Amino acid sequence: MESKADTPDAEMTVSASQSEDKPTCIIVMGMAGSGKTTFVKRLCSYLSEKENKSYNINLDPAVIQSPFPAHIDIRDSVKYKQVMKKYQLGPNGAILTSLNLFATQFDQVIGLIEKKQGDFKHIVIDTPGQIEAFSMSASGQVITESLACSFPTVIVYVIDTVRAENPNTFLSNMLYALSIMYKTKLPLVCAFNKTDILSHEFALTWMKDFEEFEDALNSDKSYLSTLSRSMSLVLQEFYENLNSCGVSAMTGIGFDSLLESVQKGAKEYAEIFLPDIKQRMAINEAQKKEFEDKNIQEFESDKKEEEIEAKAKEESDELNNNLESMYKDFDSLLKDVNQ
Ligand SMILES: Nc1nc2c(ncn2[C@@H]2O[C@H](COP(=O)(O)OP(=O)(O)OP(=O)(O)O)[C@@H](O)[C@H]2O)c(=O)[nH]1
Ligand SMILES: [Mg+2]
Repeated sequence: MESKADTPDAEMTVSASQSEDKPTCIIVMGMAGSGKTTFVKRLCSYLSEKENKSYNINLDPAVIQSPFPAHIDIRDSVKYKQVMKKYQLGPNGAILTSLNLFATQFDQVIGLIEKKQGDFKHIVIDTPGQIEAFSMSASGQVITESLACSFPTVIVYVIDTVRAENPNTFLSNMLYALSIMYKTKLPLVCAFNKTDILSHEFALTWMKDFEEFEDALNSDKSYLSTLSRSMSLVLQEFYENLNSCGVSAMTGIGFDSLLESVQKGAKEYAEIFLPDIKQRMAINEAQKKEFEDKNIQEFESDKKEEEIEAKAKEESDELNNNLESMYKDFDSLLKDVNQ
């Protein structure tokens, strides 16, 4: 991590009007190999040419060489290989543990970004290769919520367009994107990547026209395709509101429309998602306060019990002392009588 910083105020630090002045945070997620890291690299150089430099964060502890300049890099704080050795973990367990360790310091990261937020318009974040390590983990949730509480935050879900040409893979990507949206409760942009190899037009058609998707599934007669058919019908409403675009992280095609989609997402954040985030924060704060109050009450009642015990001990010590001196007096009286 760059340096130590004061921890930010625990209170909600962003409001709808303020969010316009704050940098927009873009959290890049996607399945392994979809092109997240290449996408982040391209986005960073696109933004620095277009407006000014972005603030970049690498959250992948296992990446050997990060191709973009990271202002904050998880690898500076947590050594993935050492975590593996120390806790005797496999690669996925070590990624998860590294993220857990890093999440405990994330208030410092927020402090660092807040100090420099006037200097840039976007915060770009790369996440680990194994998508569920971040998207479905408690540490991923802590990190995402901390960012969303402080900055307008948008998730960019990167899809490998070439692999998504298979209708079942396309659907599993859509289900994943949907579950991330549910889990994070944040605006989401689907970026169909690798369009230098294959245009994403087929995906747009499938999302608009269910029958086209059904035709694509027709060649596959398996149980999975029957399930895909029913699932796709359910997903129609999700598709209708989905913010999506085609890009090539390799060549830079489509980044203008990606930025427009992100801006649209940031607007949605302020208008639709922020009230809910505030409400969740208020509930979290109330639960935290209730927990603290309970702890204080328990501490005070423990303290009272200790005081009562101490007083009782004091009284019994005094009684013992009195008895002892009485015995002594009695002994010397006996001695006198015997003489
Ligand atoms: N043709 C083409 N290849 C791409 C594009 N984006 C990424 N790639 C290639 O896809 C492969 C995976 O890219 P990465 O950026 O490492 O993908 P990732 O999602 O970060 O991978 P993990 O972090 O390991 O999950 C690499 O070989 C990239 O060169 C693209 O837009 N076009
Ligand atoms: Mg990567």
